[in-house]
Amino acid sequence: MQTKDYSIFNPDYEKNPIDTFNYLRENDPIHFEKEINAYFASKYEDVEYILQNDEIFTTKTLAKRAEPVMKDRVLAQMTGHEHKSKKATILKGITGQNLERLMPLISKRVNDIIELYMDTGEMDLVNDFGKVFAVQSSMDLLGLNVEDHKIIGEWHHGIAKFITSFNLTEEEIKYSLECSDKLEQYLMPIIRERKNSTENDLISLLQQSKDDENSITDSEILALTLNILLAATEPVDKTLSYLFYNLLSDPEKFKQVYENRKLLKNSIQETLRLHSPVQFIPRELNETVDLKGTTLKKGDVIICMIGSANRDPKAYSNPDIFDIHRGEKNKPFTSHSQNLAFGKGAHTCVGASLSLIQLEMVANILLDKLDNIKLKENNQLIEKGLYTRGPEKMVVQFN
Ligand code: 2IO
Repeated sequence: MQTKDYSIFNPDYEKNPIDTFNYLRENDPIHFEKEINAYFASKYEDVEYILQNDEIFTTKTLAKRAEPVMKDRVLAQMTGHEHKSKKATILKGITGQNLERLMPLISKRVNDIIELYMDTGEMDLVNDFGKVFAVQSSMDLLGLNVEDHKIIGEWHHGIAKFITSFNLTEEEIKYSLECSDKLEQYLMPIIRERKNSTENDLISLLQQSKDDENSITDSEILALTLNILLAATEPVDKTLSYLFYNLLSDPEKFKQVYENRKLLKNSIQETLRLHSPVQFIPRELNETVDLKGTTLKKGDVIICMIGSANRDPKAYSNPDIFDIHRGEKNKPFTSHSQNLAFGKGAHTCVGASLSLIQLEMVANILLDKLDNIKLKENNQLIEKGLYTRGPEKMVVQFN
């Protein structure tokens, strides 16, 4: 019998990686991929350890993976005082009064999009709804004109592709860099215009963050603007469509959640755990370390497999089950580790709380407005992507 080639570049992996997750966790927890000269960590405990030790496992690898299209450093590349101050500015833009300002905009965007499909009674949650909503709501954070969402969505796709791919062709690289240039040309005049702005959009807040101790250049604001655009857009359609897939493919669970909306929070966390939209988080070794018998040297790249860690049976009982009651207190025999979908440690996603609130709001509106929502028949799940991953399409019907 021939042994299977367990590689993330095996086409079977993209179709369904679960079998490979199980194999790697048990047999090859620090797996080496020759093709890209990088290690892959698949166990919960290792991924958690790597992400919590950011001085050993640094974010320096983003200089190659992100900077060419981001034009400068993103938040995850910063450390110390600079990281703390930029993170505080971004948090200010998405919490408290600024969150309250954003919430009605979120529901407006949702309602405006579904209005277009009310008569047809059919909508693709990924392409008709999710991708459009994702770009529009990210543009609202940045105070950009949502009328331009189509072109911004195209350019976003170009830079996202660069950051979330392996082995791009020369032509693909050229396209991504062009999208990045177009975004720069679009955003730079807006960034300059807001030098003295007193508004509360994130571009204005980044401009206002300059003081005696903190400085920021326009190019640094551009990179953080692109960072926010990408991080707030890329995972949204994926998480929303997986959430509805998980609920709609099990009528009993759907009924429970529909009737008791408090269960949505848990359903969203379970969706993020089982179908983590960001599957990979790369880190670079700053010193020699031994992990599970494999010696990693300074400069080596190790990629945390979030999807695999989140299905580790050592961290979750019945890890492959979508359990809307997982994590509830006093429930016997179910562990409830915090899932790693938003990362862990110093660089945990700053948008996590906003995204959870947003997902819950959007799901509630869709459940309220789309009567008798169901998956279109024969609508089987086709998933795409290794780094970020989501359904290719998901058509729902309603009346
Ligand atoms: C933009 C991959 C969608 C982030 C990234 C270079 C840095 C960082 C992430 C997430 C999700 C994106 N990394 N967001 O994994 O800002």
